[in-house]
Amino acid sequence: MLTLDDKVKDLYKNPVGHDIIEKLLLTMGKSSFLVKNPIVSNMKLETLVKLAGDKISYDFAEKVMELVNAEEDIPVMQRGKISKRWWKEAVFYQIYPRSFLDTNGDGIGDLRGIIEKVDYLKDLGVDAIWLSPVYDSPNDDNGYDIRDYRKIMAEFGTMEDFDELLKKLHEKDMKLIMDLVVNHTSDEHEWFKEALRDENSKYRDYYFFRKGTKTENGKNLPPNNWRSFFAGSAWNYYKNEDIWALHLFSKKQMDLNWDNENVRNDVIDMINWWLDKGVDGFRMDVISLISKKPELPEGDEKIGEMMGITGIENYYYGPHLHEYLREIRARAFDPHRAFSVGETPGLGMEMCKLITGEERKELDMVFCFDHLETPGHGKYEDYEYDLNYFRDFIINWTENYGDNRRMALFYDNHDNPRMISKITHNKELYEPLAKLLALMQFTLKGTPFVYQGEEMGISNYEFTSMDQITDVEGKGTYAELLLKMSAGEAFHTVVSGTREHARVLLPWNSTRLPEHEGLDVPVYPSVTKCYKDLIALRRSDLAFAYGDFYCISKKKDKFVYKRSYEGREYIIDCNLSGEPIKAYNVGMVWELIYTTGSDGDMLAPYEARIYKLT
Ligand code: TEU
Ligand code: CA
Repeated sequence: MLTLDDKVKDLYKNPVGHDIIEKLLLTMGKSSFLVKNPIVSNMKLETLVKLAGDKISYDFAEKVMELVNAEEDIPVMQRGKISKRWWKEAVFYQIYPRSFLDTNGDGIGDLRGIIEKVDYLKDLGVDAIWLSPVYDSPNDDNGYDIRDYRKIMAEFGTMEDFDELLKKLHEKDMKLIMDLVVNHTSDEHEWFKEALRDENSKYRDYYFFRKGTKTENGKNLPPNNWRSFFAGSAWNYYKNEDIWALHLFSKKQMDLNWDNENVRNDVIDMINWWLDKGVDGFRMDVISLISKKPELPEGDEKIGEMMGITGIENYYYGPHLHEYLREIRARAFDPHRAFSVGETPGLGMEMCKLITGEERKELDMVFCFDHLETPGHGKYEDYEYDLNYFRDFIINWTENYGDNRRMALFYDNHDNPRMISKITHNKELYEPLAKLLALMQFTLKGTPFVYQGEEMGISNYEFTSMDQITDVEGKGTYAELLLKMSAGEAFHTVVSGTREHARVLLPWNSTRLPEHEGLDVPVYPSVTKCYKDLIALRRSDLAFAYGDFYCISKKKDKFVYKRSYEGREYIIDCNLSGEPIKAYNVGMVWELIYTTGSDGDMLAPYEARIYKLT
């Protein structure tokens, strides 16, 4: 049991303590070296709290110690032997169906649009599709608010369309990973409607219904101070029933009570229903949030400030998380030999190790998001992302994650703006930059996840009005920002981080949502060809999927690394800047097998090259 009498270095050894310290440093824009400094690392935690003054309250410290002491396990590290799995060799492609391809002119992507593009994806070299939710939904959060898990959303098509898509993918030797959204259901789901209607219903305890409190003048107050990821309180008040219900996300996404075994049984039945249909696995939406501290305690305001959301310490790594993940795996995934990748917002490397190590029997992989913003910056901030930070992040994870785990390599998804627009505002450099990102993604040690449109070099859109922002998160954020800044500033802030950048119909056909009329960005056929060539190169040698990684140079704006496997060796030379820099001098025995630019002794801005040992 760690106490405040122990030292910073003792806290840093604990996986939860390590990640909390890292998260704290990341948000403060400080380097991890701070904690390795002997004065800091040997400092008593008690002293640190005193020195930190009002930055760290004793309450904060106690909550951190509680979280830390709840995790006795230390991650197992294995090196050298990597087990062979299809999902370690595969290139994944995420499709956000609503914005992929519309075939019936309503401006909404649909399953027939995906069916039409299976050949395009096969030709690109994609092995597996991660399909964002296509289930019946009122679309408060574009399908992440599910009303019926066994029905296809009408706007997207029919179950027959889905079956045709699955069949066509399997015929092409491609796999389909669905999106499993079981931290919450829509408030229009039968379970929730029944639960609200009848407090004695068996479904009442499928959700978090709690009594609130009342002030002297009769104002209703929610059961606790938890905030929603989409702004505002995390509680809905139902006046007729005089009851509150929990929603960590939108007001129509009601959190399921995973401590109720009927919930677990119904969810596992549903997972098996899809796996029995032949689906190859799931991406699991905010799966690390499913276990809440039963008493739903108040959130610590300081932790809320650090993690960007009040209350999160009470559920982001909850008391039964490992137990529930093992149960889902044992009762659904393993019997079908199905793949699982969990979305784990807020977890750092050490906690991810405890969720994905093969010996843990929980998840195959996770998406960690700590590389998506550089230290000291937040999502809704207009700044230039520094690829030197990405390099150091990748080196750290590649060298310390262990060979009994597998990194997911991604830049974009449906929840974030486009990475190329975060890195540079110089549109002239989008084309070489997109190729650099692709070349690193396909030659680093991990499984690549390409987000739809990345292979075209798609960048952010020039939104001019909030009328163009359809996303519930963007709207919620805007409303909250208006309380503290002008409409113009609030709009600029939303545009800097809105998910809408990733949710405009891809430019291969004309229809658009009315809100997105006229929005256009350049596409680069040379980028698509680059993706195709690099995916083919990655497939040509298992060295990229399984080979050792060695960093040769990480000087400013450089990233030179080696991959080696069964005697075959590759050197990758990257210019991480928008200026020309000296190319790495590989020497005679190395043959240049790929370049995004030239072969001279200077690398052009964002140019990258691959050499093979002859
Ligand atoms: O995302 C959860 C999540 O972490 C993101 O909402 C993230 O917090 C936010 O977008 C960053 O600003 C998953 C899905 O990917 C997202 O699309 C859903 O809106 C959310 O869960 C609720 O299901
Ligand atoms: Ca359509």
